[in-house]
Amino acid sequence: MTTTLHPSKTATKAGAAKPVAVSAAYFESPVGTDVHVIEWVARIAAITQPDEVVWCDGSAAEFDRITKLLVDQGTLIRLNPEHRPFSFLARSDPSDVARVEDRTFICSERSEDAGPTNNWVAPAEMRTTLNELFQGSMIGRTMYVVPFSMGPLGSPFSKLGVQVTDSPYVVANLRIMTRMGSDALSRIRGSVEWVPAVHSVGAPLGPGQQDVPWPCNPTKYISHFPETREIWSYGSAYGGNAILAKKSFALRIASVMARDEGWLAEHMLILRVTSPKGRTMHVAAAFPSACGKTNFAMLTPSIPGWTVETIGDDIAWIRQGPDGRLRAINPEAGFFGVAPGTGPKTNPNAVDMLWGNTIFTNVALRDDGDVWWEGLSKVAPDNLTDWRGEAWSPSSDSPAAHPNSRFTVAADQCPSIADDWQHPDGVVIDAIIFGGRRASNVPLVVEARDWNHGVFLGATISSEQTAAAEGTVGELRRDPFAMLPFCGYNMADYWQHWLDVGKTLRASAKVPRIFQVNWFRTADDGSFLWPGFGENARVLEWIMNRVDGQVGAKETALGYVPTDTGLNIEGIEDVDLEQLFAIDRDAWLAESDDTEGFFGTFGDKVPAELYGQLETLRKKLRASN
Ligand code: TSX
Ligand code: MN
Repeated sequence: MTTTLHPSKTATKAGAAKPVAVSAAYFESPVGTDVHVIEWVARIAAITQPDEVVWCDGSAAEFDRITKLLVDQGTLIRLNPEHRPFSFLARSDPSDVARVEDRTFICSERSEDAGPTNNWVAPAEMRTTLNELFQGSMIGRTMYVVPFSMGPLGSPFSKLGVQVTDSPYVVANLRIMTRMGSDALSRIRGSVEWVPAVHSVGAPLGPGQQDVPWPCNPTKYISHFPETREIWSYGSAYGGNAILAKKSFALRIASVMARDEGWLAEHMLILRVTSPKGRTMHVAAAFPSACGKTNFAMLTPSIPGWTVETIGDDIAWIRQGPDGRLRAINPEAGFFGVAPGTGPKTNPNAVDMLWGNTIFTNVALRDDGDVWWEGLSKVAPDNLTDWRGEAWSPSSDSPAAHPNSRFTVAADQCPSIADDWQHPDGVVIDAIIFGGRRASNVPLVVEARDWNHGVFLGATISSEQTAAAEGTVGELRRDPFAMLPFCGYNMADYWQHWLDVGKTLRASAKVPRIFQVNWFRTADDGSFLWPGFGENARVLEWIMNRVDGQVGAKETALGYVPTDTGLNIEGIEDVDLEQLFAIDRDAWLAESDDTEGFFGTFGDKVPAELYGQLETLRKKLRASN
């Protein structure tokens, strides 16, 4: 249902400096809407002063209306339906192309509860700042009220939220990325918990003022209040800055909920792998950016008879089920994936799922009304228009698609999506994988000795700098649990939470095995030692065999690695297993010193157990060769 409000235009468009009193009577909410939601919407409308309030129902008709509006106002370009039906291209403002980590804040009462890896501002101070910024920030615009569920409606894992936003582009993305609309709204009643999220692009329109295709503001704040579980975002319409259900809610706020309630909100894909014998296993895997996480989630195995099904590509909510085992859901309903590098070789399932019903942002436009990005084909088509809307040719000195260009598409469209990916009870997690992008040191696969050693592996995830633009080449960029930008509280407390979850697991049932993988180890000449992509199924095969107790392993200082014949390399016999699994004692002792320095940045919050793991590693290294 869509209802609108028309408060006194003179009061709002005159740009009143003070909030006008907007009571619930100013707009019509859907019948049965919880009074707390109505009061909250009224309060936000009073501050932001939109021309209208639209309550979103999540229907296809509503999506159709919104995308038509976005086409009319020039935010979306409708793609040629012969090539890409029901699909659109958005070109963002060139200044608004990625998450802004330096403008992302955790506003806990105490700074130590945000920790050294988050930007902290005291909540009272941030509220003062935000109240000023949001004052009249929606003048001349429509405020959309978007109720949504993270996780299948009614699942014991799921959490509800309501985002208000003055960006119809964000509404269209939320419709794909979440279970949005009337069903979610009707579940909010009484004492049911819901997370309020306020979003404004920060570009009010004066009377008669012409809008721009991508309104935004150079001033940006992505603010989280973990104690009151609120999100306030200002100035950006891009991705995680604006689709607040994703990184802001499902990771930053949810990680705090998870700590308080004894579960895990993780930056992890979830997949199911099935062997030729029909044995099935579920894996949750955390990877830092630029490791091909979505490619791994949608893997097409190279080895005969094996299949991989996708449950999720980015976020996992994990908790103990009634049987004591860890179960996981994907709280999202779609994929907001990086386009460049997605091609028929790297991720054929993703290429197929993007056939239609997709919003593309900042990719290149073909002259036939289809889209293109680097990696979709080896040779770029002629007559491309780049993400900025300029004519582009292969001799241009910047890429045709922005490196952080995206697709937004429903998970249902993925050919490898599991039939039961929305099961309200989730899937039992048999193994947890921590990845990294490491040219040196880290072997292809290592199994942790136990849960606590696995937590150490998660806490020490890192990537080596590959380009000078990212820092000093070769330097380790730490990304513990791939959660560095997404943990809503002190990272060292988060490590303790993982150790605590392990204790409750050991007290009851089967504990998932934990593994570390690295697809990116290189030889001295810089070439990759492992073919990667579909061949990574061989690593999943080894992991399954370990979980099932079907294969032995070699104990090393780092943990368990495959025996000389343990990893199935049939058909790719020329891989150099020796180099792929080599452990350079001195390099690892140096890395251990680096890890000590990293832990040191968290002061006395670091669990003693992790220092114990570090000392065990050093002792085992010194005792080796
Ligand atoms: O996604 C990747 N995966 C996971 C796939 C399931 N990528 C791309 C990363 C950038 C986002 C990889 N790149 C992987 C990988 O396993 N491995 C590599 C490195 C690599 C690149 C090219 C080749 C081999 C390895 N070989 C040829 O180009 C022929
Ligand atoms: Mn992610």
